[in-house]
Amino acid sequence: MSEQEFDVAVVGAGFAGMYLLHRLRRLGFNARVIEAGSDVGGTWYWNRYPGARVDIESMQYSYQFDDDLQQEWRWTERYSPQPEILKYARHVAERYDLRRDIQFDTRVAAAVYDASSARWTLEAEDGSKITTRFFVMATGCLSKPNWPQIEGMDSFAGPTYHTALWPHENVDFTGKRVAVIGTGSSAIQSIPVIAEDAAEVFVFQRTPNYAIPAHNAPLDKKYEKKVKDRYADFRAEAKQTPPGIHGRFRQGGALEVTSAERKAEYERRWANGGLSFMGAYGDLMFDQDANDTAAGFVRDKIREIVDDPDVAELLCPTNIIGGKRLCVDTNYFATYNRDHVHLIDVKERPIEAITPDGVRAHGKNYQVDALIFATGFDAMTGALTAVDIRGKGDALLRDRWADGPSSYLGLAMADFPNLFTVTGPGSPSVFTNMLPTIEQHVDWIADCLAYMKDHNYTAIEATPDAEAAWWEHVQDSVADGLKATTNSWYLGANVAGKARVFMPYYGGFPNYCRKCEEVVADDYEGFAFA
Ligand code: N01
Repeated sequence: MSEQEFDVAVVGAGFAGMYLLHRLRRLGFNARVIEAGSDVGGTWYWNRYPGARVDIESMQYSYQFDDDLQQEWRWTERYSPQPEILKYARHVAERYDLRRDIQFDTRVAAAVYDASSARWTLEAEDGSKITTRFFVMATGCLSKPNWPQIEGMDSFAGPTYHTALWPHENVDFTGKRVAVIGTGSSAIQSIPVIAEDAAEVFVFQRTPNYAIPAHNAPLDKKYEKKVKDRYADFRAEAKQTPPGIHGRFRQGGALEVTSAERKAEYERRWANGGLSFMGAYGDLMFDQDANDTAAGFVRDKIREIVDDPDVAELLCPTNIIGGKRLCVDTNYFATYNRDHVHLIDVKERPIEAITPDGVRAHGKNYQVDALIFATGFDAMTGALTAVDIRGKGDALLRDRWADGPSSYLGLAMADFPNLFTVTGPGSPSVFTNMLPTIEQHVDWIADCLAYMKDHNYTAIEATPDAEAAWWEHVQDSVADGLKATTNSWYLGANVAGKARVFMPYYGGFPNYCRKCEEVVADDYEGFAFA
């Protein structure tokens, strides 16, 4: 980073950082975005593993701040593949001339607040520094890769990949023996594609996952036109649903209908495909018996698809459906019918070691040519605690969050003045369509900075009381349902040693937006200005 002074420094040039830069420029702020990667795109820059694709329909997974942009851009598939989303991000960067204020290939290592000047100093890994009045972490919820702790981790002699750090050049598995560790969304998307080329695929599964078919297809032109003819209304309707996604969310209970009606509803949703499966009944995440009906339906589908009954049983999840993020797949379960795809259950007997030529489990060395970790992320907090963020009184965010995060609205933290997080812990973020959620956060932050400018304020900080009350509300939002009963990355359960605290807000997008609006209407209730 060059030794310059800015009004606002933004870390991350994904969809959040790009839109924030655009908004800040229009408000007359001198802003700089700092990005570790070599290009824009954030999650879509890094997660370029085979089969990577969004699980929200393309017509919804896009910006809406500029009607010309949303009218002109043409998606080609129902669910966009990673290369097309990256192309879209690049288009946005060009269209709004964003790159001139983005510093690429620069990873921020530390940020220190100076109370006397009310400014932050950011230091990059290369030692360069900038100072800034405001500092925004737009680093995403799923951006710090999680590496498991397995004996011999570094001993494998062949190429090792992580789905979240996939190389930019083409990786050819033709004729290769490949091991995949993990069976989350990234694995479920990539395994069928890898199996197309590889000679042998060994999948090491600790916990099976529920997946609903994507039924991806070229984007229906009539549907595209129908949406574009009323895009603003379509977007507004989406924002009224708990996840901020346009779709059919039924209110009634799963057990209020006959089993035949229920099965027909699940069949309709299975045939339609995607995440809307969980919208079948309003109580699926609140009533164990209701949840069992949906979970049992998917398990029966797995048993229908997978030829070998033993393999099918191994692939059937036993936890509740929807406790972990539901996966959306293309040919995942059917891939296990291929003779060269092998499932190795490591639930009761974990992987023993990574060896120079493979993976050892159940006393056997599975020899492979390539090793893939599809082991997910240090979610929600990982990218924030990776930076030495020091606020007032030298408070270190990483220490502050040692027993779990806490935040006011997922936007700001007490003792960290002039620091904002986009889709931080305590906001609905990963339970919603991330693009509109990002826009809502960015608009809130940009409007707040404009308000401060108008009122000649130099510092803003969440009050401890407001933060504590909001965090209690975040915990209350999951207290009654089943959501927090599963070990998931929402809880930090996937990372060894991480505190188990439920991190996203489960109260729904409309309630969250209303609260943010009320805070503003009440002269930024819960924030203190200086
Ligand atoms: O990561 P995950 P992901 N031995 O944490 C296993 C989003 N996303 O990258 O469940 C053996 O879900 C681990 O096992 P377990 C989406 O929100 C979206 O797949 O901890 N296995 C699990 O199976 C998603 O939820 C899309 O028992 C080990 C896997 O690794 C989120 O990102 C696509 C292990 C990790 O699964 C994360 O998905 C991709 C070990 N030692 C991702 N350690 C879309 O569709 C870990 N595992 C848009």
